[in-house]
Amino acid sequence: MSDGEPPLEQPAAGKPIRAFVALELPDALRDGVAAAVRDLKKHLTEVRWVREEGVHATLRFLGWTRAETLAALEPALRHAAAQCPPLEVSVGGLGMFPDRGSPRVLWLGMDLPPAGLALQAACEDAAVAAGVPREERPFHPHLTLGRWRDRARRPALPDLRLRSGRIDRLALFRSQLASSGALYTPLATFPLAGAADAVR
Ligand code: 2AM
Repeated sequence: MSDGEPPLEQPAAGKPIRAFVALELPDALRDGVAAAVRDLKKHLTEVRWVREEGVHATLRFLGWTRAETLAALEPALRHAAAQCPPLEVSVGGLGMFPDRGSPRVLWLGMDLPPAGLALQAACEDAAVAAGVPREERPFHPHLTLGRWRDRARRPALPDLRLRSGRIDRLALFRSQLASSGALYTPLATFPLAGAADAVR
């Protein structure tokens, strides 16, 4: 996981897309998080907030990726998702990256069951098999709620009520950076096992 937006290398050939693999939140959990964020906005006035509908749990950031690589990755992601049961998750506990000094990322902790961690490992393996360099940094499940600009003061964070929900799909997203904030668009979604019957 990264605490900022380091420059990413763009492959010379093909049609690279800035992409990542993430768990989409069920509507009720997304609404719960959005309500909590509306409250937080009153306390944390310097944060640039992620759009309500854009909050997600990244499992694997891919960076600039060629269309061919994404096409190779898709079936592996679909397969990995189909092996994973729906995930009962709870979110709560605010934190900042990095751990000290000026904060860059405001996050909400996410408790992911073992099957979710196995899915993350499968996404990692799928990315490597498709030719993406292995991620060496440890995985910390979280929802990024917002970001600070340079040299922000480190604020006291309020307590946040725990919320839970059932995640039933994985998605491959495109990320487009704009001055108004990043725009995340699902390119493909992959249902978790039995998700066709899942209530969203
Ligand atoms: P974040 O949740 O910690 O902000 C799209 O940018 C998604 O990919 C975000 O959720 C972001 O993580 C994640 N991501 C992970 N590593 C990244 C990196 N090196 N650069 C940008 N985004 C990254």
